[in-house]
Amino acid sequence: MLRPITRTLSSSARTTRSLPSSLISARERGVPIDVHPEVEQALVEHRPLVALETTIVTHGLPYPVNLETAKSVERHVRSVGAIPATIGIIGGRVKIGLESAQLEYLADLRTNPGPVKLSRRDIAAAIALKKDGGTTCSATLIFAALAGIKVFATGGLGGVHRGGQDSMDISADLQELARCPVGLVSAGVKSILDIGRTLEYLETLGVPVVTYGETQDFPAFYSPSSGFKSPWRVNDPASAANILFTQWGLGMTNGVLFGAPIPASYASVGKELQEAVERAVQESQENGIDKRGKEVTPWLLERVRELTSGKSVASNIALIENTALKGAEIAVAYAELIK
Ligand code: PSU
Ligand code: MN
Repeated sequence: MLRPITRTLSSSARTTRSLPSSLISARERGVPIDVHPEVEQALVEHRPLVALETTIVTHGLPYPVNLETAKSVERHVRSVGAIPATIGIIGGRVKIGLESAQLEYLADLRTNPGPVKLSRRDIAAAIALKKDGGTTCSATLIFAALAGIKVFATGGLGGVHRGGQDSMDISADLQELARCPVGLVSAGVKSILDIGRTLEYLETLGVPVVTYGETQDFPAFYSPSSGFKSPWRVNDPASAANILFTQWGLGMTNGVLFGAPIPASYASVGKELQEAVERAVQESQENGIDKRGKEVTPWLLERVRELTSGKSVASNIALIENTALKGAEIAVAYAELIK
């Protein structure tokens, strides 16, 4: 097992027992941010926390599976001793750690108008105009960084869309990983995207990509392997945490992407789901959906669900529960390192 490069780095990582100054100043400047008391206490005590996104709740899964999954993901985080901080915006207030009634409110898609899908560009407007919203990976990274949460678990990261070299449809998630000092654990990127170009883009941005698993394969959401290799691989939480610790100890302020493959028992159904993904992508190109900006990803997810009679949902739940578990283990190991 790797050891931290030097213990002296840790003293600067753990200064006073108070909230991060970025969070305090945002609040002092009048930004409405509510930190759940349990999350606030964990922040102050430097206990392991895992940020969780809400676009998967508001735009990724149907009701009520979205709510059940969000709750199950929180339980997975807790099962290894970390604390979940599910992030979203309600009535223009940023919530870092949602009460269960708030999670239910965001998940209940029968309300009208429904919550907005929020990436970096949408945050200020949603707050100023007092909207409800689910945070994508990009927005969740911003709030995790603001609150000093070091690990974030999600299902699929956004990336370069197929044909992205012409449409320029490249998820804001990638830029945000280059900006926010957060370790993001995801099951890779979905094959609705151009996985090769997504990895090239991450290289350009200088974001470390690390497979967390048995092989070097970079995972493809429903499938453990995308056919592409990650530049790095680890298979234990302490090594993953040490990469984060070293990256930030060197003063590099960008994030790290960990690709945690879907459990092997889902590999064969993954092949079947892949066919639905190809068909959904083709349909989206034929009917022009692929030009509709932020609607593209939710449309493709929903279409894959229809085409597979809901089979994709079971895989989606399994992979996000797995990333939650891996993320929580990394958060626990990171908290140990900075003790
Ligand atoms: N991939 C999924 N499910 C999702 C998303 C991605 O399998 O729900 C969500 C995530 O919140 C991600 C966002 O950050 O979609 C990316 O959207 P876009 O491609 O519009 O950037
Ligand atoms: Mn897009």
